[in-house]
Amino acid sequence: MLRTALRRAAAARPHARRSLSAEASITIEFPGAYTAHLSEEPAAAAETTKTELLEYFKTMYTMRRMELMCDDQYKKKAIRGFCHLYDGQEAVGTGIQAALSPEDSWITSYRCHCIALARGGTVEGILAELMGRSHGQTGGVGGSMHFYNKEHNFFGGQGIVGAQVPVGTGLAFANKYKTPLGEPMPVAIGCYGDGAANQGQIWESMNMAALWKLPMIFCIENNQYGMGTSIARHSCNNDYYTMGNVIKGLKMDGMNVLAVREGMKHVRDYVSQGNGPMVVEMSTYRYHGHSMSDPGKIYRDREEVKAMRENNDPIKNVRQLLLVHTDATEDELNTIEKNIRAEVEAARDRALAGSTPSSTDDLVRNVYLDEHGKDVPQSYIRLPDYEKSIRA
Ligand SMILES: Cc1ncc(C[n+]2csc(CCOP(=O)(O)OP(=O)(O)O)c2C)c(N)n1
Ligand SMILES: [Mg+2]
Repeated sequence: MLRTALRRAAAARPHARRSLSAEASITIEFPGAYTAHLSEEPAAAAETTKTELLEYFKTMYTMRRMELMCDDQYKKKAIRGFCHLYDGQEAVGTGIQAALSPEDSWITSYRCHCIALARGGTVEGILAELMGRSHGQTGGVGGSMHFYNKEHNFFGGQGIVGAQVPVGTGLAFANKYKTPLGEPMPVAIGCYGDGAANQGQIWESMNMAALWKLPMIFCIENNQYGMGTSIARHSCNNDYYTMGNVIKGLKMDGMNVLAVREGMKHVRDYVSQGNGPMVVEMSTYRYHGHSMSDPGKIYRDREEVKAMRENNDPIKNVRQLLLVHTDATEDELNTIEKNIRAEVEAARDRALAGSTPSSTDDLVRNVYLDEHGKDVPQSYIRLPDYEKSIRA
């Protein structure tokens, strides 16, 4: 008995010591991570803990493995249709989520799997959705570009380039409208790409947001390419954070999760206080081609992708922070990675085991609501034959 108790106590001690140091505050500096437009740069430093860094490491590694699993399942034809992957950009989604409040609204482009994960989704729910299974996050009828989670204030997933920006500005308007005058407002963030950044609807949205001082964050994820066209070829101004004309802007190192978190906290503070919108540019990179149908090799050379992976990978960056600033060991981090790989594989198996929507009714649910907010399946479905398209 005593021996068992002693063994237990001995086993508990290193644990207790580790958990103590895991909560100890660490200051990490990242000079050069910000460039400001019409405003001051925030301090390029963050207070963090081992626990927090581990959380970001796990989230980002899960995102990476989930996207690589999508690639694998796409090639095996278990996932079909459009599929745009986020690997390389994980620090952006993770850092933003760490800075936002749950009541803030978030809307993004078709490159949305990892944002769906950050905003309350599960790997199984996301993979099952991509595989068209009924237990997928959107019941298997939305697919890659159409994740949505109202409970967690995630407004999708949009297939039309830039369309999320005016809708996001509407969300910011709603947040302002619903908040008593003078109180801090929940913000809205609209993420879009460098390729979308020069669309007319974005300039129009910016004008309204600035004119009405909406709590809107225009967040450009500059991953250097719009499909196969580099930023140098598609935009006269590659300093996207300066695009706000009279709107303050901030460019951030989008490969550094802490810089994104701190920068976004700063932006969120400003925007939620009724000062009007801000434009943010996340400097980032995508490893995959534009979508699964683009090998991503014609318009950029292999060396460029390799250099990014080796020298500025967002997951390696946080791994390095853990190794340098905490007592984390290579073994500990390798075990975490191994467990996450196994979890993603198990999620794939559970996703594959699900069934597809069973009837055509499933395809037309959640399109229209009646006056009581109840779903009305099979009403007003537009068909080429008008007579057939009106109420059955
Ligand atoms: C209005 C519209 N035009 C064109 C397309 C086709 N398209 C899909 S993604 C894309 C490139 C967008 O690039 P970017 O905004 O940089 O976002 P990224 O894919 O790099 O995340 C284009 C032209 C579309 N979906 N919608
Ligand atoms: Mg782009």
